[in-house]
Amino acid sequence: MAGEPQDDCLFCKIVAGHVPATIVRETETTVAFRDINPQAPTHVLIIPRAHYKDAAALATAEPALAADLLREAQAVADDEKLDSYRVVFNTGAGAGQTVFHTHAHVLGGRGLEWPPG
Ligand code: IU
Repeated sequence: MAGEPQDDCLFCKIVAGHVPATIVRETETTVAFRDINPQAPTHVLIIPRAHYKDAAALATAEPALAADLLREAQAVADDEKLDSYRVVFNTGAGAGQTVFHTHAHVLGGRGLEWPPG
């Protein structure tokens, strides 16, 4: 069923507490934790507890939950005292997506160039 946990999904295992992560925020619908390979002084991943393969699938099935991720991105930025930050949803392998459970990267704490690589 849409949104159900997947046995082979690393981020579902983090949500379930079966794989360790440095969790910085949790809500009823989301979990935020530090990326294990940080690309900036602040690099936090925000995921829905429900499993969707990418941001588009999430937004189509549960738009309010997609909005929760964006609100939590601002909450992370507030917690980390970031004036500015970047939110990235890599979507598809060609764009660098390696974990197919929706996640927002929140990056900040240094100057960020545009365009990204
Ligand atoms: P991507 O957008 O799918 O490439 O992002 C996946 C991220 O998950 C990537 O930045 C990894 O460093 C990160 N990550 C993690 O934080 N913990 C893990 O156990 C694994 C990947 I595997």
